Amino acid sequence: MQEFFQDRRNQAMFGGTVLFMFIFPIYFALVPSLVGLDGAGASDSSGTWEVSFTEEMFTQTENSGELGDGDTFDSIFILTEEMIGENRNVASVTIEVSCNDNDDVGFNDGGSGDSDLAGVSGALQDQSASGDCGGGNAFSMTWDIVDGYDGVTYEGEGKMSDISARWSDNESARGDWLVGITADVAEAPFPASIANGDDGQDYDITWTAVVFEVSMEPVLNIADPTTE
Ligand SMILES: [Ca+2]
Ligand SMILES: [Ca+2]
Repeated sequence: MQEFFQDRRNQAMFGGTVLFMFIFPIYFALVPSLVGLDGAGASDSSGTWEVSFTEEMFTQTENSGELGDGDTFDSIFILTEEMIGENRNVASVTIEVSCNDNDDVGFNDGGSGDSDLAGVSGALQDQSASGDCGGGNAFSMTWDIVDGYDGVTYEGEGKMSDISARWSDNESARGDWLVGITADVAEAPFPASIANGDDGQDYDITWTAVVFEVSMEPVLNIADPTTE
């Protein structure tokens, strides 16, 4: 009988010990988050922030070489995760295509472009554009990856995580950006083309990606005692 009680007491003590082993860690893990002092709360404070942006621009320029009428040149711009970096986002990607038809008079060439974003992350829309070689850009295309991004410092209220999410590119825009450029070469009809001929056109291509990092500094709203 004595052994039985002894046994029960031991069992109860053991059970109680096990119970507290579980309850105490859970209790102490919960308390800080209940009073807002845990790590996640401290690094994700709510408040007023001065939100600013540090930008880096990546550019790539190339020339298509001489293209005949209807010929196509594929221009590829590769935007890698390594270029973007862990804490940065892609604001926009732009391609500008320019040409200057100085081969003949009165029969200006042109060009057109069609994107193929199959190799780019995210649900980005393909674009088409065209224009003529009158100097300046024949055409350009821009993809705004983060809507409303202008790089201008502002004051925002809320949680840091919400502000970061507002400026997130959601991991899109990574990969191989491809635009096929098709030459549209115009020349005088025969026999005027003998004296005023044009058998080709080249195109200057510039890709630009704007990458940025978001910074947040707390704004201290201290009442000015002199106004009271
Ligand atoms: Ca021409
Ligand atoms: Ca030409």
